[in-house]
Amino acid sequence: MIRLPRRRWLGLLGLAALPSPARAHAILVESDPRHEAEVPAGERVLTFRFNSRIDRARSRLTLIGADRKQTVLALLPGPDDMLSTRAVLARGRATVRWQVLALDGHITRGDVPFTVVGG
Ligand SMILES: [Cu+2]
Repeated sequence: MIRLPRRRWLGLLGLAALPSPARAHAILVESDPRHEAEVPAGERVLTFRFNSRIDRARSRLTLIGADRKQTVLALLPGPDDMLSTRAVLARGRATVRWQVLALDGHITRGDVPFTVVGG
């Protein structure tokens, strides 16, 4: 049994309670397209960047078109705080629904709605 002064133990507990960015669940910090943007129709690379590393194998992007049809999008290789995909966008309202698993084990999800114009 290792004996430490009481204040040393308290110091260790304090360290354990500090929030660490590496253990935070993932929040979307930047996307292309941005929320409620207008984007031209056609083939486009879409990117979604998060505030922390994610488990890319257990994260996904789903495109929801104006007809409400849902398509799971194939992910492109990239850094482990980002999801990107190549999608063909048809004119009208669309939403990308992201769902990611952060390294702390928490799943977060959200929607980025936008409008596809032209084409
Ligand atoms: Cu979390």
